[in-house]
This record gives sequence, C-alpha cells and structure tokens, in this order.
Amino acid sequence: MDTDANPYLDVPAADTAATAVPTNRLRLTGGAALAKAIQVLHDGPLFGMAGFQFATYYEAIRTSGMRHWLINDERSAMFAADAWARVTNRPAVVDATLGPGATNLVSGLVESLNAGIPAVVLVGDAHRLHAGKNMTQEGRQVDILRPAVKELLRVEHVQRIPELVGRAFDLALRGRPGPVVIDVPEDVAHESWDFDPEEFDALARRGKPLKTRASAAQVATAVEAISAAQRPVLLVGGGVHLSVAYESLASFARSQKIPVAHTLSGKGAIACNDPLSLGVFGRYSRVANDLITDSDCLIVVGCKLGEIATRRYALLPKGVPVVQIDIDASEFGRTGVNGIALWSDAAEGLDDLAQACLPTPETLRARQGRIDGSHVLLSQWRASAAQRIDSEASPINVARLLRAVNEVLPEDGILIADGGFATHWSGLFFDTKKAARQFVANRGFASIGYGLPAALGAQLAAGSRRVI
Ligand SMILES: Cc1ncc(C[n+]2csc(CCOP(=O)(O)OP(=O)(O)O)c2C)c(N)n1
Repeated sequence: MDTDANPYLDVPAADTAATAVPTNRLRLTGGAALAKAIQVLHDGPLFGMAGFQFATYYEAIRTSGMRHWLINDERSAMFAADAWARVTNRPAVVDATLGPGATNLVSGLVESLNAGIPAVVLVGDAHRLHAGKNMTQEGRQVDILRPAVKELLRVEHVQRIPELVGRAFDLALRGRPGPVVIDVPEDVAHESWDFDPEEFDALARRGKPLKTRASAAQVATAVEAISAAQRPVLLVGGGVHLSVAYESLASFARSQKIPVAHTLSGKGAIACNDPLSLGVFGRYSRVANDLITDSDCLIVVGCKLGEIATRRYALLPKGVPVVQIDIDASEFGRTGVNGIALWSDAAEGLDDLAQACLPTPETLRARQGRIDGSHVLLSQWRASAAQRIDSEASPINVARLLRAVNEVLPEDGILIADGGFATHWSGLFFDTKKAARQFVANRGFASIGYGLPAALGAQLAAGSRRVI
C-alpha cells in the first residue's frame, strides 16, 4: 500500500513497517515528533509536569538539548510561561498530562487568552482504545479546555504532528495572539511513524505572523476627527506591547502633541517619566481621568476598554469622537463605545495616522498648552500622595515600598505584580523608565497566585536583568 499517496489513510505502524519505506525517513514516536517540531519553532525553556502519556516526549526532550522546567502545579507552569512570553514577546511552550494536569492549566490559559499572550500547550489524553472506560484520571478535558483557549487542536494521526505543531504556532501568533492547546491521545504519543525529515525542516520556513491594516477610507475618517481636536488623549493598552509599537506610539504622540494615558496592561507603552505620560487611567488614575473627561477626541490603541480601565464603563465622556485601533475586530463596540474603527495592528495603525494627521500650528500650540497643564496636575497629585510615598510607617506603606522599587530597580528591570491590590498599587506608583514591557501584571484573569511563578518565568526570559 502506498501510504504517501493518501495521507488521510490511517495505517497502523506495524503495517507500515512491513512496506518498503524510503531510506531518508526518520522513525519517531509521536512524543519525539512533538519535541522535534517544537525544537524547530521554539528557542526557549519548556514548562510543565510529566505523566505517562508524554513519557516519549520527555525522553526526546532529555536527549534534545532543550531545557525543561518541571513545575509541580500546572497552573503555576502556565503562569511562568505566560510571563516568559510577555517578556520575550514569543510564544511559550507548556505541557501537561491528562485529567488534573489538563484542568489545572485552566486559570493560566484564560489569563493568556484574555491578555492575548501566545502559547502552545501540549496536553496528553486517554488512549483511544480505552477512552470512556473509566480510565484513570480521565475527564472531559477537551470540553473543559476549549473555551479557555484561542484554539484546540486534537491529534488523531501521528503523522500529522509536524503539520499541527506548525499550525498551533501560527494560530498562537496570528492576529491577536493567544494560547493554543494540542491535545494528544496516549496511543498517538507512543506510536511510531516514519516521518519525512523535510516536514520538520519546512517548519523553519513558515511566514511571519499575519497582521491587519485598516483601509484608507477608515484612516481618512479617523484623521478628520483627530486633526480637528484641540484636547485629544491617547488611551493605550497591552496591544502596544504585543505589537511592539513603542516607536510608532512615541513618534505619533510627539509629532501630534497628544498626551498618553495607559491601562495596567499598557504600562510601559510609553515610559512613565516621559513628558507625554499621564500615567494609568481608570479606577486608579493619577490625573489621566480628568483629561479624559475634558477631551474632545480619544484615540484608543490596543486597549479593551474593560471594567477597571473605564471605571465600569462610565469614564469615557458621551458624544466625544473615539478612534479605536485594534487587531481584533470583535473588540469594536464590545463595551458600548462605537467609534471610528481601525481594524489594524497597533504599530501599523499609528504609523498610518502619523503620516496623514496634519494639525495646524494653532492646534499644536493648544495641545502643548494642555500637556504643560498636565505637568502641573501631576505635581499636585505627587504632593497629595507625598504623605504615603514618603511615609515611615511600619508596616510599610505600599506607596513607600514602590518608591523604593522605583529607586533601586535598574532602567531595564522588571516588576511582577500578583493579582489583587498588588497590581493596582504598583500600577499607580511604579514608574517605568523606558518604553518596554517591564511591568508584568496578570490583568487577563487577575488570579492571585500569579506573582511568584510569573517572576520565575520572567527571570528566565530576562537573563541577568533584575526581576522583582
Ligand atoms: C484565584 C483567586 N481567588 C480569589 C481572588 C479574589 N481576590 C482578589 S484580591 C484578593 C486578596 C489577596 O490578598 P493578598 O494576596 O494579601 O493581596 P492584597 O490584594 O490584599 O494586596 C482576593 C482573595 C482572586 N483574584 N483570585
């Protein structure tokens, strides 16, 4: 039987071994094929916890030279991986065994899903010969995991492993990034197949992640609204980090003289000590909310306009034009703001606006006056917070603690915040000194318990840079 002619034929390995196999074929177990495909696409640590299903994968990793970090709780492995992906801006790779291994991932997966963090997550599943027969640790894990991820790919044929691993990386990075699960039954992970080595080599030649760019007509409508504005404010979120749009944001904001307010996830989109930075907006604003309330045009970039950022959807003034740049079309109108939608990657959208927005000198003067005014407001805010920032009280006031962090953390250092008030206070008082993702907080799902494993993952990504 010519198995190459019809790749959809499900031919047991024993039959295949009996037929003549081209000599260049590479005989691998499913687990070894997973490891080989991942090694082509991923240059970084692996996080996870073993189980029998993935014994073949672990054996292949052991001999591959890849570094795997066993973390005794899959939720923490996913949190560490999520932070690693934020700091490197590359997809993390995680593995878990079936049942509780898979279900322990859920909080971490939803964090990455909601925050747009890319990950490829291998999950073992029951042997298909016995599935449904009260197999140990068996549960309806595919049904449990599917709503927690961007996509779930189930491997039914060992020979499709290179293809599906490639597809998982594509989907994790394409458009708005997110986690993709590859669900692998035990028998698939343990079965052997004669792979064509070219299938693995081809993975290295995959294209760059696909991004979108708004139409010229939509850009023109946005430009009209922005050019007329005397009091515009940029509202930026984590999408600026995902798009690595730092230069585009700085150059647009500077040339147009538009101040920048950020969400907790968007912290670092512009350095906190940049003269254009208004700090965080929303529930824990310094001065940004005042300028938003009083603005005549809002430009929202890679920001979900969620509950905390909008003070439960009440912050944005009614009737003020809103231009919204987002790579995910489903975000437009989602929280009740129906503005001018630019369906675009953040950097592409900002570059398009920067080229086309031509405000008059009087408009630029008016905007500069407002920026100068914001510096006065920020000094007043600092004076009002001085008692907390300089407090000598014991136990230490959190504002005083963050003053110390601001003083000791080097310019390229990274601060990790746990869910809960740790994030809110550090979002308010921590100052990033350059534009980069150096404040990592789990705003996707805000689970407590993120901080410590995330710091471990971030440190693996950061090398010798300081992580607190
Ligand atoms: C998994 C999970 N359980 C419960 C909560 C609800 N919650 C939010 S903040 C918080 C308190 C956390 O206390 P602590 O770690 O001392 O930090 P604090 O926020 O008080 O600074 C809790 C329980 C949560 N965010 N995540």
